[in-house]
Amino acid sequence: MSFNLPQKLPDFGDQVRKAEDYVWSRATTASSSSANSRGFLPMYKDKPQNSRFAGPDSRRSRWTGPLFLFGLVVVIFYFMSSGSDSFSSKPNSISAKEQQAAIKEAFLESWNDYEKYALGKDIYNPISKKSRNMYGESGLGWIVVDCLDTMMIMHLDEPLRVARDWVANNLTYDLDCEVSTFETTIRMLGGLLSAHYLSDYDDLYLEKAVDLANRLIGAFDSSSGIPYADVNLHSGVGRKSPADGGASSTAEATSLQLEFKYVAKLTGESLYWEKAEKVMQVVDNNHAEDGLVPIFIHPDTGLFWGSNIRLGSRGDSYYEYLLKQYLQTSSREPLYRQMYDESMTGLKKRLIKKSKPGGLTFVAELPHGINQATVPKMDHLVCFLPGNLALGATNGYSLQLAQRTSWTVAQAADMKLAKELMKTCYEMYTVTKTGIAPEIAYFNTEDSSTEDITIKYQDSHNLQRPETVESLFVMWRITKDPIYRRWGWSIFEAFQKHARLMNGNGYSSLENVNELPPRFRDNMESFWLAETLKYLYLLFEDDDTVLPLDKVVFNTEAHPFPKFKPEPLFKTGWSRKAENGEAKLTTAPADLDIPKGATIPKRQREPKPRKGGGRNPPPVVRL
Ligand code: DMJ
Repeated sequence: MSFNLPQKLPDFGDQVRKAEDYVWSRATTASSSSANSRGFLPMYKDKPQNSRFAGPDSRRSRWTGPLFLFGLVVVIFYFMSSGSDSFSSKPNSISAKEQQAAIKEAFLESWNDYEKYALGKDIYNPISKKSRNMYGESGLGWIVVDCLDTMMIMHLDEPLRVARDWVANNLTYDLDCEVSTFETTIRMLGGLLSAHYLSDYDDLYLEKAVDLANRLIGAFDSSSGIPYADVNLHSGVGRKSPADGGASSTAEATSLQLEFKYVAKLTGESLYWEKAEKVMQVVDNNHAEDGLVPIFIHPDTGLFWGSNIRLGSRGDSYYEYLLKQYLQTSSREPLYRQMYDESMTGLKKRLIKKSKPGGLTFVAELPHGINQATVPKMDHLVCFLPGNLALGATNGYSLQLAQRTSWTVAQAADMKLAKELMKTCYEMYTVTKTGIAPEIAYFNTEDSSTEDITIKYQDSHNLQRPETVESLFVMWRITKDPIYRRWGWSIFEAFQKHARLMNGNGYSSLENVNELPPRFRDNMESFWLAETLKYLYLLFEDDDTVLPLDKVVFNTEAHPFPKFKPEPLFKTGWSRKAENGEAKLTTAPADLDIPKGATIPKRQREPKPRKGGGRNPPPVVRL
């Protein structure tokens, strides 16, 4: 059964919606949401085994030499004809459908174990079968909400029924506790919004999402508009980070925009849009050299805090959301594209390095500031970048289609870098004893180096992170190079072999990927279900109309939202300024939304807005 995207977005002008608005606005009054009690927001408006040339047997004959040579020629021919520059991995001997089935089984094993021992709990330890909530009695639905959409994508009806029932009967965000603004937004708000979208607009999820958005929005009420690191879900009052001098993480402050802008679009409420958008203006007013931002920014001043620059933790999704904000609003906000392009130019100039002796391309860090020495350290988190670069190069269209149109030197350079970094991220898996990547890798750059990658003991754990398989999925969709599926399958097989508990009782994080057998960490991250297994499943999806990358954007927690057009209610409410205060021109790029000269089949065209239609034209989300 193929997955069908919803056909429309809600029509905010219809009578049913108006009636619902009335009911929900009454519910709002009864809600204890601080935002509501302040009275300015409505509740709702709207991886086969690598057989390593295993021959039939090892008997020698006079044919051995010629046969070996013949085989070698066949193998070389195979790899050349696959168009890949890869140096490893064999073709898979099982079909993509069978691979999807195995990934789905891994999800089911993980979910069934969690459902049996810990349903509804935020934190789960699959070895000891212990669980707990992060805050308060009832918890945030951390695991349940984060994986609703994976269940929908995998067509897991019964687990979905259980999860939905739990949301309907147990989930409340009226909790008197401080939560992470960022994590709660990307996982919970993002999870609810995509569940709403993929369920063909089940209102349950939207009601919960808007209630949560109203509780989170107070985080933006700092003197600068930079959101506080934490926010109290009951009072709606933000709280500075207890560490880092109270500064917020730059990536966290700038990775809330897709979620709040989508809530704005769904509800028609501009406050969500304006609060989220303001953050980008404040960040840009710091005039970061070459578009490379320090990893902290202070909510009191709106100024960067410290000079540490990296694309790993606390820096990563700033760059991701620059591009995705531009894509989310159907290329209508070119200033985000300009900011993204500046940053990627800065990245290439200052952070892209080559390891020795193998020449792997990696992303270095600048711990002491932009003009200081780089450190050859790369977090696994950086592995979102190859996919992001490819997405930016083609705007989500296939490479074939993009190249047939206005293909520029810059796009080609981004695609080349994407391929090189993808190879490096995969190598972070292949160099370990388990075939699973560590949290952090160091790259050797000295002539005396004998290995390209060094893994320090303290960085050797694995948290089942998604970034490499996320990029593999995007690279596969865009290039259709089968190497990306082979790499994804070998990663999945390594997880199956080393992270799976006995008797299929779930999967766990690992203490040391260079230990055989590895010790379990006794923890299952919610993003194992929400992201890693979802992206692996989608990597083996043959139907490209399932969540097409030119029609949807995935938030940084792998929750897909439909692209939309901001008008008529919303538009970019700020413009860029140079350091001297003069306006920085944002030239609208060519309409990359539909590449020039491309033959787009009729059914991909957007339907005309309905006559006298609702407040928003219905964006197309289905090919
Ligand atoms: C997830 O919460 C998100 O992918 C976030 O962007 C980074 N950290 C984890 C996964 O590694």
